[in-house]
Amino acid sequence: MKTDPDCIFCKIASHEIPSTVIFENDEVIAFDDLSPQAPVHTLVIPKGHYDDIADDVPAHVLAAMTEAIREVAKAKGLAEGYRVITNKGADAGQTVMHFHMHVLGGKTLGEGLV
Ligand code: IU
Repeated sequence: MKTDPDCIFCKIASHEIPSTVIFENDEVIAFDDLSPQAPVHTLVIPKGHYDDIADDVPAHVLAAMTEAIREVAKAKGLAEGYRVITNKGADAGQTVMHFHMHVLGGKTLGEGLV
């Protein structure tokens, strides 16, 4: 598994930097965002380092992230729904260059996507 010693999310994935972990397995970890934009705002990341969704992420890693999203929804009681967002690159405002999916919920979210 490729990791980047200078990447803050790699350090969260290895527990070198502590986080509030919601779900974890060999491939992925889900932890609460430090700056939540909704009552529930959890990030799902692969433990391996990929810059973003376009960085040749293997299918089994994407599947593990999808499973982790379902586990976050269960753990956070998001039976009424939630939104999943990933930012890729400057136009989307990506600030951490380690692929991550935002899981947002816990309230009625705005109708717009942008
Ligand atoms: P973005 O999609 O790259 O814009 O999102 C990065 C997110 O990572 C953003 O919501 C930050 O609040 C969050 N985050 C974090 O939870 N913990 C950190 O140590 C850092 C960023 I740096």
